[in-house]
Formats: sequence, structure tokens, C-alpha cells
Amino acid sequence: MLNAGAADTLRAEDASNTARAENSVESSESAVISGKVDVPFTFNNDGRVILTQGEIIVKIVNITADGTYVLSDIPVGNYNLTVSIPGWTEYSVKDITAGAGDDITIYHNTVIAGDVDHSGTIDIADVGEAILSIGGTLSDENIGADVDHDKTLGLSDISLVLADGNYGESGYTISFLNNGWSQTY
Ligand SMILES: [Ca+2]
Ligand SMILES: [Ca+2]
Repeated sequence: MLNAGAADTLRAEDASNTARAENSVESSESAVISGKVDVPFTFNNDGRVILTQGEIIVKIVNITADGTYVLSDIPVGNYNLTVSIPGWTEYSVKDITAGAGDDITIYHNTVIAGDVDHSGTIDIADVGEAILSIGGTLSDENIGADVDHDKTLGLSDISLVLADGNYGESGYTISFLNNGWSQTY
């Protein structure tokens, strides 16, 4: 099963985050939002985190090789955050309130393997698209079919779409609360 949710992986690093101290003027007026996506492959510019305010995209960052992401110098305000990885369901966090100097950690980042067509659910359409992509050359159009991110399109990708815990699942959306989390389905 590749239903991945990174739990508390950055908590230990909070106290040792000294980077903002070197930039105290800006940090007093802006916020930092960070997290870690726990998946069984190494990111190589193939996953993004998108920060939006209403319909406006405020910032897009690549997920680094080990799954961490950092959005720095975020102006004070209310935001939505989306973790977007080809072939996986998106994970969204709504209503993040970023205050001056805040250092916000997104703890869960729950993404599920197999959403080949980027529809938000893993179903028969994803199986069909993965089958049609077998043996093809990887491109912007079929990147979602490389579910295991090994840069080839084959049976291993279809196996992940069909795996228990993946097939039939949908993406997660979480409402951000100051004192914890509430899941909405
Ligand atoms: Ca789908
Ligand atoms: Ca593959």
C-alpha cells in the first residue's frame, strides 16, 4: 500500500531553525510554511507545492529530493496550499492563517498513488490511461502514468493504481486550525 502520510517529521527541526534569525526584518513581516511528503521515491523536480490566495497563485516551489518543501517570505494573510505530484492524488490544506513571523509546519501531507488522469479519485479511468501509456515515451502528457516515478511506463505503475489502499480512494482536503486539524471529505 502506498497511502503515504508524513507524520510529525519536521517537528524536531522547529527548534533548530535558525535561518529566519538572520533575516529578522523580513521575518517580522512574513511567514514560513514548510512540510514533508513521505513517498517511496526520490523527488527530482517532479512534485510541487502551490500556495494560493483565492484564485491567485502566490508561490510555487519544487518538492526537494527527500520530500521536504519550504515556502518562505510569505506575506501575512490567509492561504490554501496544494501538494501536487504526477500520478498521485493532490493534498490540499485550506485556510492557513499566516501571521507576522509565523513558522508554520504542515504535518500530514497525505497523497495516494494511482491518480493517473489527475481527476482527484483513483478509478477505472486511471487503469485505462495507464494501460494505454505502457511502453510510451515519458512526456508532459503522460507523466501521470509513471506512478512509481521510475521514468518508465509499465506494469508496475498499473499495479500501484490497482493496489489495496489506492484503487477507489480520493484526495484529501484538510482545514487548517490554529490548534489542530479537521478532515473534510
Ligand atoms: Ca483519476
Ligand atoms: Ca513507472
